[in-house]
Amino acid sequence: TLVERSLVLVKPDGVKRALTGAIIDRIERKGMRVIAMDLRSLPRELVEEHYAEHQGKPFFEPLVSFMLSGPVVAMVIEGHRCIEAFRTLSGATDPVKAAPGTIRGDLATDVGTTVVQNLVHGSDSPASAEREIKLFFPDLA
Ligand code: YYY
Ligand code: MG
Repeated sequence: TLVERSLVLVKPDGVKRALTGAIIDRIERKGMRVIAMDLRSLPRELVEEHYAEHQGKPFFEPLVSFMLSGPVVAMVIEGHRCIEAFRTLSGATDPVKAAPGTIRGDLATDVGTTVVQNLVHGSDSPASAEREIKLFFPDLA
């Protein structure tokens, strides 16, 4: 087994729509565990740092505003190859293209705004996971 950790966020749309429980349920039923979690309002600097790779892109400012529009649920999940497993469970970035059966495919709705509101974030590689977990949970052992 290759036990990994990944940073998962239930974005403000997911918290507002009260989908946090449904999302955690899918994570746990897939065999991954939540090892740290809280509900929090993010400071702008943290969001900009988290999404640093997207700075300068046309959706960057709308993305930051969206992430500041309400609290998120931040969590660290753990399990065998959970970085890729959670990305598979999430589905494609664009909710219109996300396959049925995935979190985004089943639950996210395209609201036609300049930023895609797609319910969840999951780290995309081991290096991203390490960086993002340090950013959100600096005290986690
Ligand atoms: O990792 P993932 O969330 O699936 O997508 P990213 O390419 O990292 O983009 C981060 C975030 O930005 C995405 O979840 C929605 C938003 N976004 C967008 O609104 N429009 C795009 N063309 C690309 C990304
Ligand atoms: Mg990403």
